Amino acid sequence: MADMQAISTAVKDGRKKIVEKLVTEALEEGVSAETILNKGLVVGMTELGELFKNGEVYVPEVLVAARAMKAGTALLKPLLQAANVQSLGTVAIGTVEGDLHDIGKNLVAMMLEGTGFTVIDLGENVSPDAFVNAAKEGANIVAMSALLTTTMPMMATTIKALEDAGVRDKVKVMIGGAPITQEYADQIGADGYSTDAASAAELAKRLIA
Ligand code: B1M
Repeated sequence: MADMQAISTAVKDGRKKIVEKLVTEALEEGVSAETILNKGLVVGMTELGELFKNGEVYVPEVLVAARAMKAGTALLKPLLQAANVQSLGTVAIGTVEGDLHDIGKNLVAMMLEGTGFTVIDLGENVSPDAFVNAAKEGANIVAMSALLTTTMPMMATTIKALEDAGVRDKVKVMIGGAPITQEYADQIGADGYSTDAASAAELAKRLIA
């Protein structure tokens, strides 16, 4: 019987090979990709985040755990992606400039693809200009992620850059990440905010409707 707690513990401990083995076994047993993601991988990373906050683990441990988490999500990716569906639109997604956290952004990208969007992943540490270029090149939605309170203002800077380039009204802007709130989204004039990857995909559908 697939053990989601074993997966979360393996992520927390940074055991990449064990994560791969347990995720593969769970899939073979018929556990859904969503369950493995939300009840296994994400739980492990969240628990590690608490230890990091309390100074019980440091950046190297977090990096190793992030590598293990990515190995697990890579196995789920094909299952979270929709096959042969007509694109609902194009989303250009990235983590804002100065911010290197990409795990949550990658999950949002996967869920968007799974919902039927074409996703242009700009990566992490993405400059306002890169978002502007993506908008000029036809993206329907600009999606920004930030995990640091110090990089949140870069979302406002990017929206301003979209306005200055004359493309703000061509795109919808959605934002998210652990420190982001609906209040902040309203304050900076974003079109939408969501708390997690699944609701981000729902939000994107509403924005494009
Ligand atoms: Co960093 N880090 N980190 N870190 N790190 C946090 C964010 C922190 C909260 C840890 C803590 O103190 N508790 C803290 C930020 C404090 C703050 O600003 N308030 C912090 C810090 C301080 C730092 C450094 C400054 C540490 C240092 O160097 N002293 C440094 C900064 C580097 C930089 O970016 N310039 C740093 C570095 C790192 C690592 C590189 C070691 C690593 C990142 C590896 C990587 O991403 N490739 C890392 C990690 C892994 C974390 C924690 C532990 C986990 C983040 C994560 O991946 N969570 C994190 C603590 C925590 O969050 N509990 C922490 C799992 C992921 C699935 O969740 O990213 O929240 P999350 O994404 C969710 C939602 O937020 C939402 O959906 C996702 C899935 O449900 N979402 C969106 C995200 N983006 C969205 C976009 C949307 C919609 C929803 O629409 C567009």
